[in-house]
Amino acid sequence: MTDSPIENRIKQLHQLLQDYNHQYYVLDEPSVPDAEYDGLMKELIQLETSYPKLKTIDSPSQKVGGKALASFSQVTHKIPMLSLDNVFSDEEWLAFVKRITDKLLNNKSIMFCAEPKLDGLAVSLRYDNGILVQAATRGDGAVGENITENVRTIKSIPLKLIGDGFPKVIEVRGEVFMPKASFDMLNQQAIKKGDKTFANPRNAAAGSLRQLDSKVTASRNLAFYAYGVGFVGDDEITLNEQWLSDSHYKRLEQLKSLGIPMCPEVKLLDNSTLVNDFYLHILSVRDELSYEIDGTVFKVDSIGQQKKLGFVARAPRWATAYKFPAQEETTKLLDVEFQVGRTGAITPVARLEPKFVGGVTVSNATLHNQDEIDRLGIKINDFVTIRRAGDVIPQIVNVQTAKRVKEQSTLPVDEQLRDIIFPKHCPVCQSSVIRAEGEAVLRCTGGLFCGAQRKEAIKHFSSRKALDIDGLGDKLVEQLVDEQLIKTPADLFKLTELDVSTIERMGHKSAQNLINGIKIAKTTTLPKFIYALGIREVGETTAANLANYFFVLDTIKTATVEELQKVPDVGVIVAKNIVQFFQQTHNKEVVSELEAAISWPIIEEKSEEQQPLKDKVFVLTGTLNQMGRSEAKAALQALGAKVSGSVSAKTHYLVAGEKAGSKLTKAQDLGINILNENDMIALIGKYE
Ligand code: 9MJ
Repeated sequence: MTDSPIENRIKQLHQLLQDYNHQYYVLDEPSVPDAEYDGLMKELIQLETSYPKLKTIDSPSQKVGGKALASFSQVTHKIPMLSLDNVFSDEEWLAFVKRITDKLLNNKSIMFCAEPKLDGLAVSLRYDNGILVQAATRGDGAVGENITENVRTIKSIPLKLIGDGFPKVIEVRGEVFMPKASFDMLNQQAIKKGDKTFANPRNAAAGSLRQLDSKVTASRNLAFYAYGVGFVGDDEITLNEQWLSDSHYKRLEQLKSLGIPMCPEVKLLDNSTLVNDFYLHILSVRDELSYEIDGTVFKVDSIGQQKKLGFVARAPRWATAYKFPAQEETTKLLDVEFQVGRTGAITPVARLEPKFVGGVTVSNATLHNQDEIDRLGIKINDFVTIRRAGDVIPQIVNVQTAKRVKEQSTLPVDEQLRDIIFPKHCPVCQSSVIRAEGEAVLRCTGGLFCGAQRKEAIKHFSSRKALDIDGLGDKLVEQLVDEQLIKTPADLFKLTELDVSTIERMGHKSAQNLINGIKIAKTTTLPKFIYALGIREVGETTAANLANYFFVLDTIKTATVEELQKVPDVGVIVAKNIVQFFQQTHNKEVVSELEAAISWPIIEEKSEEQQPLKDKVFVLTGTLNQMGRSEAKAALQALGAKVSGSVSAKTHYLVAGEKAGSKLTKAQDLGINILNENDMIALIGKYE
């Protein structure tokens, strides 16, 4: 008898999920994003629910996780380590609440312990007489790997518990994770060394824990937060929970009092109506948290109620993860195009099959440079994992080589894998392309002869933080250059309404607006003018530092590399860029034309009294409603203050706007003065 299509699909899902599990849990090499895995698991569970006879004891739905690696000894968990079920929507959440309310058969409201869902690795820590004697991974839930030596190197995990009077055996369960900053550093180091990078902090944590040499683990900055308690007893065998509270939340606090880290965001909620607020709150502070999370977790707080609810095959009935929308997805690399930037850098841009990820549809991603392409080993028509976290631009994190078809010749030609080949000539002006020594990027040698560079230079010149020319958008710049009405930023000031009105679909009113916008932009400030020139690596802050140090443009034009390096934040590379810029004949001509058209107020050297906040370091965080970030920054700098991006012992004041997150917590920890927005405005007002 042949299998039905449903049986076939279930078999196929078994195979796929088993393979992906093996790659993920055993080999530490994820081949598909979590969202794809979750989708397949969901499909399998749905099919098994509809066709219970087809559910077998070896189904991956019964056993999430992989076998322990042979090279580590095995640890049998005294109480199985469960994983969590997921919900993704309000509907699914309400169904969860209904299930537990029905099962508890009482109308008493249910309290929930609300926790961020850390994206790390679940581990069990066993303390005998208060001493850490064993640490194990979850493994398949029943048996894990003995990683005691490695866990001992994690700084935040105590080797000895604080106090006394606790049971002989205490097993703590929680998540080992790698903070985002450590993850970024680890990957940067890997790129420098030409090593493979980790796709995300979770894999970095897993890879760091699964090291046979614990010195390697020690060199990685891992952290831990407890999320529960396992076996607790006065001897090896008998479970004795009397010492523990009947509240899950209070149990975590008990552990905390013994010195075990507890995530500071964990909250006790009086009832399920508060769940949505917690979810939205954590979602809003997600980017500011120092660690990666992929959702929230809600647990029935009463241990008595937890026991009544019990658990199903692999997860407790009394808890669920309410996950955030996926930040990683699979898509296909359709083609690679080469873009020429303002400084002539040629950037390969991946054209992708559009995919909804992290809240937006992504169809392009930068591939940075040849080194990045080599590192990824990516080819056109490959399946890739894309990631978009927070406001960060989409990234290609890895190539799913397992999805490559071995017999390429069986595929239609346009679906076969193709190498990405860099152009030898600029795709815009055909000038030759060079790779400067020590640089990863290729550059067009065409300079302002190159249409792309001209366009980008003018776009930058007129952008909001530069001359802020109202009515001149990117599209219009492209049209003006294409129609040969302008070649350089200086040409903007020669435009007439008549010139502009020759552009297709340009109405009289728009032409007037543009000319008016250009006229208004003729009055600016020296820092904005320097920034607008688009000198390589001279951003807003450097431009302001140059203006405040030299006061007049002529001195900057003739300054030497040595003199320039005396300016705060200007190193030898930036100094050389500035000197080179002002040496080029073409630039000299454009700058002098611009000087004839534009004016700015003279900067006078400030006396000590005019800089009452001199040497005071401020950090701004959260949403400022009245002033806005850059306005506040400029006002503080005008009074001599330094405005820094991160809180440290050197910070004098933290200005905390609405929804301030981890920076506020850190400042409080360090005992730094905290100002709200009104305090800051009052402070500025006092001196103005
Ligand atoms: C994570 N990953 O943050 C649990 N988890 O509880 C939290 N995981 C968990 N709880 C029971 N906060 C099983 C897993």
